[in-house]
Amino acid sequence: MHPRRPAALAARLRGLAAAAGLALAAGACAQPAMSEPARSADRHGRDHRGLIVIAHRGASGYRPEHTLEAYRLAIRQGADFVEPDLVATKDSVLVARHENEISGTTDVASRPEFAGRRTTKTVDGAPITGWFTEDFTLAELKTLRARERIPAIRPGNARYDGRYGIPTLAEVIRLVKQESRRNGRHIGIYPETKHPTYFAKEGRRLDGRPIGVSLGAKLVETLVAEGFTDPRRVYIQSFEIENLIELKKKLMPAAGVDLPLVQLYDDLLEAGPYDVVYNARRGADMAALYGGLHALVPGGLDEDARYGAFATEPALQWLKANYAAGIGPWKGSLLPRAPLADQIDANGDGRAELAEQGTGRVHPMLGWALQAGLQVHPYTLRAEEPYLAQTPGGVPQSVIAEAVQLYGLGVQGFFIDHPDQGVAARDIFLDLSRPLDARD
Ligand SMILES: [Ca+2]
Repeated sequence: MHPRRPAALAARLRGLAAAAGLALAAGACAQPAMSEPARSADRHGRDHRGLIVIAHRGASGYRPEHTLEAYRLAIRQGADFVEPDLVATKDSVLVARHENEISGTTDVASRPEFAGRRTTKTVDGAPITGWFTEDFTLAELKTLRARERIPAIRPGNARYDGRYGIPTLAEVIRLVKQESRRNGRHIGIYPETKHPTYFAKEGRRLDGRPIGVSLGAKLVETLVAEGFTDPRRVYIQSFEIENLIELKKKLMPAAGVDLPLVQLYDDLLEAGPYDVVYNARRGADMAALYGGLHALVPGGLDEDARYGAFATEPALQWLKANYAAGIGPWKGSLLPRAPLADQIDANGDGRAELAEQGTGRVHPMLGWALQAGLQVHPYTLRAEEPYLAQTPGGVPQSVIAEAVQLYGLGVQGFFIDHPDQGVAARDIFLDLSRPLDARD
């Protein structure tokens, strides 16, 4: 929801979503996943048919991302899972930040006492200048205040700048437990290991020493320490492959836990998993590291491998058989969009910011993944006009319409910045999927 036009836009979103839901209702009944036991139900006992809403960085459309307040609001809006991105401090504590470089989401740049920490590092092959979590102790990070990352698009969120701190993973888990009791629901977490190869192998601290922190090991250690190891309440996600295999084969068995793992996919044509790049450049034995996946990729795994190489039917089947419970594809790969010749002012605020149109194509990886038994959780849905698109037929879509469409195509959940809109989409989808004569 756009913060400047809440009531009018909400009404309009409801109208758009209702139309999309009606159009998709017939197809929804044919989804095989629909007959499986539900994993989630709300406090009224309503059956969600296994469909989930994942609050991307908390309710980041309404509060500065990755703050306890963003997570709390997401839960109160009805999200099933909150999503902390995980990076490590100098003293090896996991904290929730989208990146280890924190000038975009905190007030660190305005703190004279930390001016000397500013530096340039190479993260996953790209030079980045700023301040990095691995150069701050937790106590130092706790003195910083969170800021809105995209104030031009979310000016309402910028009102909260300076009010909230950076939470640790343990604090996020404690909040989730507390809010689960308060709301009478079993809320889960959906943590992402950020730049695991960088933190474990390649990255260096300000003084040049290797960082040498396994985010996966720290994550499992924290989950066990906090007693939060119910596989129905945790998904672990990563854009890299090696750390997920390590979690599945070594770290989780050693800790006596078995949590579902989700392989994230960036742009299928442009991007590749950084661990593969790193290992290939060092001449590592790729077959030893990646097992049968190496042979499934045409030409083998090398530094030029793109995510598309892992989006084939045999690769998806291998992922399911070996480590993954699900995949998290970029929605732009799943449902490709094309730029519009003329941008549209879809919300009537005088600014034409809707810039894309759906092509009508659906990438076959969706069907292959569902057929393989993988959960499919695309990212990221956002309500503001610059992130929206119109249908191939020329109808501007709200984020609710987009979400209803995804449920209709068979995905079991999605990452969304506006969890209330995701919950509304699920309600609409489930309500309108019931036969006409079975509705209240
Ligand atoms: Ca507009």
